[in-house]
Amino acid sequence: MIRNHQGQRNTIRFVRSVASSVQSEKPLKLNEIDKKWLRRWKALPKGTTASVQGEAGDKNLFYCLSMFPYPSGVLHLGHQRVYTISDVIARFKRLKGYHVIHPMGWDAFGLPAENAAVERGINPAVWTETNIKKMKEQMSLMLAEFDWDREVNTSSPDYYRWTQKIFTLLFEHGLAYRKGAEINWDPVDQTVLANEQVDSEGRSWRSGAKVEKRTLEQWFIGITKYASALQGDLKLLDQWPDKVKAMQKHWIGESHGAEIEFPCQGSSTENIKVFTSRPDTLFSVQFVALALNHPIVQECAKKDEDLLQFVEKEKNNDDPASKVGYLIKNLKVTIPIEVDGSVRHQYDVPVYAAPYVLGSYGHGAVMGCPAHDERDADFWALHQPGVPVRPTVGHTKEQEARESSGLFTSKAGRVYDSSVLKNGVNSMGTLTGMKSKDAAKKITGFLTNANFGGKSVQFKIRDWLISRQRYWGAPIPIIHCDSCGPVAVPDKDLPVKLPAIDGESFGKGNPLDKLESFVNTKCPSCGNPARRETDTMDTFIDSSWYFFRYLDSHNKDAIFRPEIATRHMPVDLYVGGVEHAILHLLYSRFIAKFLGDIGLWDGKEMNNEPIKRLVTQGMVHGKTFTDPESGRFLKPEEVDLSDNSKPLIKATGKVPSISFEKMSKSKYNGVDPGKCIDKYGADAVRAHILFSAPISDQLNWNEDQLQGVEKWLKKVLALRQVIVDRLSEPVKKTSSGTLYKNIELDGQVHDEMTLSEPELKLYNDVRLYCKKISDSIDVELSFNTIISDLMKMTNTLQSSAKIETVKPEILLDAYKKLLVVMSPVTPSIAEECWEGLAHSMKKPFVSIFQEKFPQSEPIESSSINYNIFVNGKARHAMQSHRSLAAQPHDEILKTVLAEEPVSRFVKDREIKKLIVKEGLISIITAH
Ligand code: ANZ
Ligand code: ZN
Repeated sequence: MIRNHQGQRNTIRFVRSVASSVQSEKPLKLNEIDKKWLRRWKALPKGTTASVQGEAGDKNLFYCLSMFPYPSGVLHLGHQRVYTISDVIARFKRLKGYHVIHPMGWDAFGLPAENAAVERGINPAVWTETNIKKMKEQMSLMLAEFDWDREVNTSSPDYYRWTQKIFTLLFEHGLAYRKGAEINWDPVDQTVLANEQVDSEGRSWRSGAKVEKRTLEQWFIGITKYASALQGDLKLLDQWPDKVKAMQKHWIGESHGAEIEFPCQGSSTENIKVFTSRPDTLFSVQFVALALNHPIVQECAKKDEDLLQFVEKEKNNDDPASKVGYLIKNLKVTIPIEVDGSVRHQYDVPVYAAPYVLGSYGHGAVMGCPAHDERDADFWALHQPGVPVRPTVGHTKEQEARESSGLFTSKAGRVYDSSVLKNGVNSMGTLTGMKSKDAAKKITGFLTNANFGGKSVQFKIRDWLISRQRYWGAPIPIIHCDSCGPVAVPDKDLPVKLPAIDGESFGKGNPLDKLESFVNTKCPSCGNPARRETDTMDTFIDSSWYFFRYLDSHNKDAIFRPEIATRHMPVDLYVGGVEHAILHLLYSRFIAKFLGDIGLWDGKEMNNEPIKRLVTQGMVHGKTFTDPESGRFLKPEEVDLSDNSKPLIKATGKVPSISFEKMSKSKYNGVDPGKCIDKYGADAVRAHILFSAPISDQLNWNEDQLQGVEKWLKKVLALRQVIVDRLSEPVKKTSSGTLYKNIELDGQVHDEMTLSEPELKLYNDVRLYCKKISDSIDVELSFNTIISDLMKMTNTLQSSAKIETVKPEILLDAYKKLLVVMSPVTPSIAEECWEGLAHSMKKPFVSIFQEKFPQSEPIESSSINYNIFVNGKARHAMQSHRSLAAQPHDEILKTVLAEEPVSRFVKDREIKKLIVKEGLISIITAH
């Protein structure tokens, strides 16, 4: 009896109408097959190729996201790599019955479009549109299949309207504010420059003028309010690479310690507050250092001309290792407490202004402990030469603490007095002998009780400066009113559209500034004349929420429907470049959390984290030829590649040096994926990209190795005819075999079937490969091994097809499974063979993407192989029932000795010992 194997076969079928006659006589070349299928798939009804399989129930949803590109107009191999990975995963998940979302869009605002406008007088919007068209075409050539009906373009008003809405929401919640901040000012062009427009010598890219720092009022987003959540929730991201989490952690920079107030003498300020991560070193403090913009420095500079000059000279010194400093006259502070916690009144600690203290961290003030901190030690050595440092902490072993001299910076130390540490403090009271950690706690407690500070947590992360003095970005939706201050543009007036601007207006700063019709407006609150904000937003804002918009990209009334976002978020898998490991992902996490907090979606399960699993792919490097004598990079036409394995420099006949380096024009090592696809076909390029390196590793693009992939694909193509021939041969008598139950062949389950050894092996191998490949894609993301397993699977099938007694239906089943399993990687070749099969078998063609990924299990065979050892030497191998090993020893011996090679070696000697394991029997005899 034959019955349908549950779930194996999809019921949506359609009969191909156009193409059955097109089956060509001559087999197509690899690079023609993808072109053919590109055409054919386009002509097929929607949903019949990479169909949305299965209903979008709540359990079988999969959101597969890849980082959307900047529309530069060219798709490079890096893009090819990310999009191949996400495409393979999306196609695979569909075959597994998931409802997959695999969208694509454009991160379209930014400087290059504006530069193109400056250089070529092209409108940035037009330039962007043209590039998008080009890149879409290139994506289709690589057979990447995206949900184009979800497409977003961040520079389109339909999109930035909602980016602006997010800004006004942040503003309403007190998370967007204005404050003075430094910008790069080009004094010749009279314009603000982006950091990328300032070269390494600090000159403008256009005018060449030395760039100046100026302070401008700018918009900030209060991401620091989320610092603690962003740090704490990293632990929920168990499917993110550790390296990315470490980078985020470092960027957020959570630091635990204490804030301590040092009472002052000689300033109108009562106390100087510092942050320290080492309160245990309080009694080692020998100076206090202040950032140059510290209020006390500013105040003292008014009365001290020398200090004023020092500040002027050093204010742009951002060298963290700088040791320069200025001893502030007539100002002293005191360590606030004695070692017993009582208040101390000895104003004996000098105060310096020093540029190594960051104005933006902690309280812009440092308690200087030259005995325990390297920078403080260097500073002290320069400013108080010969004055000994005062240690209070040393090695946990007293003897070692006593003997060591010099800096002790470890956090794992112990407190000692001067009886152990030379030049230390005479008595450390009850702190003596305490471990650093405990002493820190105790001292912090003292400080709290005496009202001089207490426990504190600081973050390195700063608020997010989003103002750009640029045209090509989303206008910040704010109106400045003299009486109301900054007012958010009301929803009904969104989007604030970018006005069209003619070519000549570009080039000098932000053309919006000069556009009266844009700037002059009315205050939405009081109706008086007011000015529109002309800054546009950092493009990181655009990309911090695009994955929400994909889910509801046509919504005209809302940013997205909360229920839809809640249903599909978080993203199941995000693929992209490690260069976005810090900022883009941090901003995305922040905005997702904010949107969750104000009720726009509910991601409670993961504290509103937007991304469940993250994969970062490595760089693609190009083959680079250099002249070993001059070190000069060689152009491809300078190298004789007629023998690929032995390249020669044409001019000299010498062997060039070969390396793999980041692709760049100056190294002539760039590779155009379009040309590769043209030459080898999209499938071969896709497979080669995956095969060449594990996804997180650097990929050295080496076309020589493509031949292996080509050979494999040709083998798969040729196998079709072999299988078809076998199917049409008259039925042969099969050799004897074993009867097995529940044999699944081509989706149908046979209650019983006799299988010979080679049939069983093929049947099982195919299923094991299917399982292994499935795990490689789904669990391990080990794409390079998928290709090698597909190759092995092909070889297994090829050799089985040569064995005449193997039943053709078992070969057919194996071949069909191979095609389905490889189809996510090499869609056009799988489809080509699939169609060819249907055609030869006179069956209607149904796209392979209507299939399900093979799931049936291998047969647990009852007989297994036993290796027989006699006196330690392998003498024989035999098939026997798995349960043999469980039999009594004399039974086992009876079976084993019945085999001639065994009895030959045992002879009639006495059996001393018998060792039995599954698959192994070892006999030890007397001599
Ligand atoms: C005394 C001390 C003793 C410190 C010692 C360190 C070691 P993390 O851990 O990275 O948070 N610091 C505080 N504010 C600063 C600022 N605005 N600019 C530069 N440095 C500043 O760093 C905290 C430590 O950095 C603080 O702990 C302080 O030096 C310094 F053996 O205080 B410490
Ligand atoms: Zn007003």
